Amino acid sequence: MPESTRSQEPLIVIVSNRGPYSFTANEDGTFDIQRGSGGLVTALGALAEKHEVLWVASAMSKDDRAWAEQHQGTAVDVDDIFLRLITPRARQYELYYNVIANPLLWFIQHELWNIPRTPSITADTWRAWKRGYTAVNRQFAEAIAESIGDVQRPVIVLPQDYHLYLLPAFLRDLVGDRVQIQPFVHIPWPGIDAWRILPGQMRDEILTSMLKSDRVGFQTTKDAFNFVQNCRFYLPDVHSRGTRDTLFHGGKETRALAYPISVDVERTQRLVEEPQTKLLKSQLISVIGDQRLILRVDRIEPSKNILRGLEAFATLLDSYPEYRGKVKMLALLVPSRLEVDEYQDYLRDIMAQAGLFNAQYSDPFWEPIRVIVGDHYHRAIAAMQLYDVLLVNPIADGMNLVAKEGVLVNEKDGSLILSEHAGAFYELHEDALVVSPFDVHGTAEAIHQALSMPPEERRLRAENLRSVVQNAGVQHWFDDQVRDALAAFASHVSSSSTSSTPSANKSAASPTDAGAPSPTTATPKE
Ligand code: ADQ
Repeated sequence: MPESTRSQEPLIVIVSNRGPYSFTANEDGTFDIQRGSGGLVTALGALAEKHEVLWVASAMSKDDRAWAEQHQGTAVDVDDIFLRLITPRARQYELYYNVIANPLLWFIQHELWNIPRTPSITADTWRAWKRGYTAVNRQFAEAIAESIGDVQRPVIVLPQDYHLYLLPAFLRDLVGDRVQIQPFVHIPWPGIDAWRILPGQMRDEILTSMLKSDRVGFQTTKDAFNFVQNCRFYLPDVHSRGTRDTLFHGGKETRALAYPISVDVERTQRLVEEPQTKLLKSQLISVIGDQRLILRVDRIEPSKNILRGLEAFATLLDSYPEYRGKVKMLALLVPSRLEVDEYQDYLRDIMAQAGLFNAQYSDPFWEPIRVIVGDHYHRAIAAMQLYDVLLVNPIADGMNLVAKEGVLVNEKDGSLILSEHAGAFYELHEDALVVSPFDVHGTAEAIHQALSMPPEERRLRAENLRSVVQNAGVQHWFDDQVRDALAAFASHVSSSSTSSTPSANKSAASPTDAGAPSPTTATPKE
């Protein structure tokens, strides 16, 4: 699309900790670019065709940092997306990411504490809050404000996830009301009791900042409702006046809405056809043989409840010995956050538990559990085609895309066993076998129910599940958020008596004066 035709259209600003591209420096000063493979990145491909997109993220590596420094704080057109990387100091990033975001906020929102012992919020945690989390959120806000400059066209800022809760407050201070700020929270938003663990000052800063947004997006209406309750309970002078999804505070309104995330349906279906997937599928078929397959696919993450899943499988073998030699559990696991002690311990416990069960139940011709550790998306998609049972039993999960990918690509009319605490439950519960993640006995019984289900019922359930996902892919997720922000702009403009509408004030803004690539150098401030 020629740039000039876009000048009156909205500028969409995606903000996330990890960006869509990573860079590798060459000796001659140029950089190789790798595009990330996550759902957000691919969905953005479609978004960038319709809108002008600026993506602000943090440099993740030495080479990312070198790329950012070469471009001196400007946004650069990479593959039709304007990209700007902020460059927090290594120590600052460590405090923001590995002290506050992952161990503290993630654990609060997934309710993962061992309360008599953890968490301990120490002087170091407070330092990390101020010098890490707060400082990096401020850097993000400054980079966005600088990049959008004084653009008059609609600007919609979409901060992603729990790394960026303080961003709305900093950004609002810098840019005022002329941009729509609409964060999306990918993980659960628990009720008021879970948030009492965070010291009041930190909690209030988060809630107050989020209320500087125009809308806050959540995976489910339950999360949105919990957010409303938290704000009403913990903040003075915040009301919902009988509504469940709107907060009124200081003359401003903030809506809390559900936008359930999904998978890129076309891309996932295309992956099935790729030669690499087909090769991996045939290798997996030879591992599985004529056994029935119980599959799980997860990051190695305490909230995914992998240990109770193994225990449920062992319980099945105890309760129904006829399955011995005839079923296999395959766990495809990606290591994750190994800098955090709990994650290292969890990986160790999984390997020990699986080894113990194999020692206990195997015979010379049968290995009941196979754990494959590694990050291999093609292999995960290949395995998802082959399962008889997909076990998705998290303690808490914002959505869980594995459940959606699985039902989309499976070729065996496989059953989905789904935790009632996964966000995906709200869309898929009717045709899944629903379990409590804590109920090991109930999960074993659900596996038995799946393995003994009449073929016609399996087929019907699998078809229904597939059509739910086919009808609501990730493009909907983006489009719905952008549509709501644009509608709010339109009503703001029509109710405004001034002539400062984007189209009235700006005749032929180029992407440069739209603010995307600013020529000035941004030196991150503390
Ligand atoms: P995650 O906790 O990472 O995401 P999830 O949604 O299940 O969880 O998976 C994200 C992606 O990683 C999926 O595409 C999945 O296939 C892939 N993946 C997971 N394990 C894998 C493995 N072993 N091998 C290869 N690929 C693997 C967070 C929230 C979720 C929310 C997403 C999106 O915790 O609740 O669904 O963001 O909002």
